[in-house]
Amino acid sequence: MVVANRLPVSWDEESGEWSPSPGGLVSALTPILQRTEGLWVGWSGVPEVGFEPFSHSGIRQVPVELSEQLYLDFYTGFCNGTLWPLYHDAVRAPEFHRHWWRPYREVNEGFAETTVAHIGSDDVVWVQDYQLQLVPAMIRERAKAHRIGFYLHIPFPPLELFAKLPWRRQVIEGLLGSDVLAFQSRSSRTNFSVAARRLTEAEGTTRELSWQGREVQLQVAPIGIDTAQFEELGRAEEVREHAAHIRSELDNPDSVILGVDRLDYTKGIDLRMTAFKTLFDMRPEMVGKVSFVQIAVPSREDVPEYQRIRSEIEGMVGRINGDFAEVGRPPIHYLYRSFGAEELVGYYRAADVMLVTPLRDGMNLVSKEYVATRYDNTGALVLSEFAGASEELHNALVVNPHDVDALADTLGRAVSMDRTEQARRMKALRRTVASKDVFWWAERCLNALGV
Ligand code: ADQ
Repeated sequence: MVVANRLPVSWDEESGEWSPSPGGLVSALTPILQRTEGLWVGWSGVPEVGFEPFSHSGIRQVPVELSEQLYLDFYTGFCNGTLWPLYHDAVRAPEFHRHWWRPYREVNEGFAETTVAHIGSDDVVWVQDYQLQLVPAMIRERAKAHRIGFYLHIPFPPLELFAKLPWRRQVIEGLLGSDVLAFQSRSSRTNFSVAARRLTEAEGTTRELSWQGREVQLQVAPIGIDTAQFEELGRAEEVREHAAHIRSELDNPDSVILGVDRLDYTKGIDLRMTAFKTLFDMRPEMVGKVSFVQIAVPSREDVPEYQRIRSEIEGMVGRINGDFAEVGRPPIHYLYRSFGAEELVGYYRAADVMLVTPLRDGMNLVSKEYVATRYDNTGALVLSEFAGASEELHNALVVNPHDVDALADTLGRAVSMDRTEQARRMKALRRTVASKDVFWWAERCLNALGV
């Protein structure tokens, strides 16, 4: 049984049908759940509506019901106003409200109860992500005999930050209900182990903790992408044509720099804009020769901090274009919308330099997707040292995004990188992304759970 905030399908009001929500997690787990006749427990995405369990894509889907108010306090409030900033180095101040905590606990209880109501005698349960950290212990209280795993997709913060959470002990005890707790990176695993030993009676090491007479295994399992599928898309004739079209629409610049992110304050889009401007200040000969395309997917638009970062970024785009554009040729092209996979890969293929600059990121799949589409070993990846991906992608140009001069310098280096260096680095990067894809990840996590 997979237990996640959202089901792998979403309800389309117009057609009155369920359609699959694409994504790495869904494509990795679908074949496994089909083979094992597994269940997926999650919210339908439609508040106030209770759907009955149903089957879709060969998987039994078990919807959890949420009221509008509960959704607001649990998801917009506690998940995105408290946990998200706290777990991302508190790059924005987390808010602590009891009237958000109680709904978080209540929603977690709802997920645990629905799971237990559908659990089979030898089922293994795998809980996903920060929205459901109390669920492992809540399931264990109700269904002692089952193996329970948990995977955290975002970073686990250092103790100094985590200790601020008024409900820190409850969260750790919730997670310790698991048999196997898995993290994106070694640093997250270490942070969790330190916090658990300091804030509860758990004892042990970074790899294993004893808690209430049980052993809890702490695992590092960096998530990957469906590498073969991205490479295949990168090679597809229509995608290559699309890439050529994008470059010609940009007036065939010497170099195209690309950023692709959910519009989130953790992604460092603002720092990247400043670095781009600094590059033009340092090397004016590049003006008119280098284009920067920033694609931003709308995200969490009901959270005030997300509205603020959006207008900040849009203001920066306007100012930089105002300073450096010629008529019909702005240096920054900003696209605020979602794209289909083929279109997105068209942009990956059109880009000479991929710029990934989060202030903190669990992994960052965009960096891996770019690499996977570079089947001809061209292109350069600039990657923040604060993305989980930097623990694996050593052959990227790894940089501290807070150091704007270093970032601008590295960007300049990436733009001017010769083909031999590009090929040497990209070959090594592609090898890593191919060997640890999303199927490797799922197998590693599920093997540890005995599936
Ligand atoms: P996210 O914070 O969402 O994920 P990321 O890993 O970069 O960040 O994944 C973003 C996904 O959205 C990518 O698959 C990308 O292709 C897609 N995307 C981006 N822009 C798009 C656009 N305009 N249109 C369509 N799709 C777009 C969280 C954690 C990450 C962790 C993942 C998986 O924050 O650190 O890597 O989960 O564990």
